[in-house]
Amino acid sequence: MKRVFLICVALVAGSAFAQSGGMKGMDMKDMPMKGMDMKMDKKDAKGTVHKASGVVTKVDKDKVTIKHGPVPSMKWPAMTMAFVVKDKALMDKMKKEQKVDFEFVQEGSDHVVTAVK
Ligand SMILES: [Cu+2]
Repeated sequence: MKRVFLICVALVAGSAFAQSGGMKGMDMKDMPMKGMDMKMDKKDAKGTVHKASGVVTKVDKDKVTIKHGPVPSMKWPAMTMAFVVKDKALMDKMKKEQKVDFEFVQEGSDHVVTAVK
């Protein structure tokens, strides 16, 4: 857990540097454009189905919190986070402490569960 946190801090610090003018005078083509990647991800992510598995830690009315493993298609490490569940039938499959294999899509800043096994 500590290791993952440190990687996140390094990534955030790196992009803050780039946004604060750290790239002035540099050829943008050669920069690993973190911010631009994220925008492209969002565009591409529309309709892209991501697969993950994890354990449900909390169930709300239209949200579940899942402690999930790494999601390579989202470039995510393992983490615990909330997902939106719009479909009541899917919601009924979500029980606290349950291990789930699930699929989700990104919709704006939400991650919406589309299937649960
Ligand atoms: Cu996550």
